Amino acid sequence: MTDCIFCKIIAGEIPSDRVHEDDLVVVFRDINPKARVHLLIVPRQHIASLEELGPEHDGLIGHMMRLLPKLAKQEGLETGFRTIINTGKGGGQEVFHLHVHLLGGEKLTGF
Ligand code: IU
Repeated sequence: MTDCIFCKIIAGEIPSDRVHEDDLVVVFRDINPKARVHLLIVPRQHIASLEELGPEHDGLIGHMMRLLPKLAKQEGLETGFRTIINTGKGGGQEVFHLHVHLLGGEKLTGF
């Protein structure tokens, strides 16, 4: 999608601090981190939100979920981590390209 900022980051048109990439996803550091470690796991395919998922995405979602603990370990989050997926304006979603937040590295409060 041409006007999607995450598509531009994935294409390398906008720089990002990448920590992982493979055939299905790109992972980079959030520019406005809410914890010492704050990564965004972003599918290469433009999917606006969880509301657009179909059964054809099951493999992708499984891949993203299994990647999370590997990334946490890579970042030294030995005691655990938090994942968040904001969906829709009411859910606090600001960028309409599906992404999982991975946070950790300090005491997390609230949700
Ligand atoms: P949200 O779940 O859509 O609310 O989260 C979007 C996140 O993307 C938010 O934490 C921003 O700081 C982050 N972000 C980014 O890392 N790089 C960008 O160029 C933009 C947003 I725009």
